[in-house]
Amino acid sequence: MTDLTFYTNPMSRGRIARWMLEETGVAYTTEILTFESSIMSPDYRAINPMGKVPAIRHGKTIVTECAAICAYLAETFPDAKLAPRADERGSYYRWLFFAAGPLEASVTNRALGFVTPPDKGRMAGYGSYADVMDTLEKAVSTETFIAGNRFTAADVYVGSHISWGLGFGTIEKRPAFVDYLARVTDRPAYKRAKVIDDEAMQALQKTA
Ligand SMILES: N[C@@H](CCC(=O)N[C@@H](CS)C(=O)NCC(=O)O)C(=O)O
Repeated sequence: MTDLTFYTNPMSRGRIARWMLEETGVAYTTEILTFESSIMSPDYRAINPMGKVPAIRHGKTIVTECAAICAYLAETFPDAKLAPRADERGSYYRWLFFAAGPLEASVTNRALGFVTPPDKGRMAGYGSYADVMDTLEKAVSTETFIAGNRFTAADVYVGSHISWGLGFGTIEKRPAFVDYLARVTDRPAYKRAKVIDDEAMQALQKTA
């Protein structure tokens, strides 16, 4: 059996990694951490000094950061065919990093009430939220999937951002986002991951 442990909380970005894990089809063990206690433990700080979920431990390798977890799992378990082919690599990394950087930062800042002053857009890696939305719209509309004509790990990550953003109202509900989300989530692994995390969430709420 694969020595793979997944550290998560079902009410977190851990859902992105869960979806990716389910896509790979490999066996893994889950450790659910609570925000109130176990996430702050020294044992978990040794895994992720940021004290944040998700993280995975694969043998002696620890990976944190959802985008890195998606890329790592795609390359480590190639049978799932979620890593990019040579002709997909450019778009794959481009949009994976765009989502982990400009998209994440602009959406979070805006949700927290921070608006880039118009004359300071050059300083911000994402420029403005409006530019990020327009760019994301083009990215998800150019081809069927973010890196070309087939689903890759980059779709797990970009799709998850769009899913959270539309769910929380932090990403504008443009038809291109809604259509892309429907395309990328119409997958058994996505549905399986959702059921597992929804059940884990209910179990946590019962014990709270
Ligand atoms: N950049 C990290 C963000 C991880 C993150 O912020 N996780 C949140 C939950 S969504 C967390 O663990 N928060 C707990 C805390 O900060 O105490 C990633 O992409 O994995």
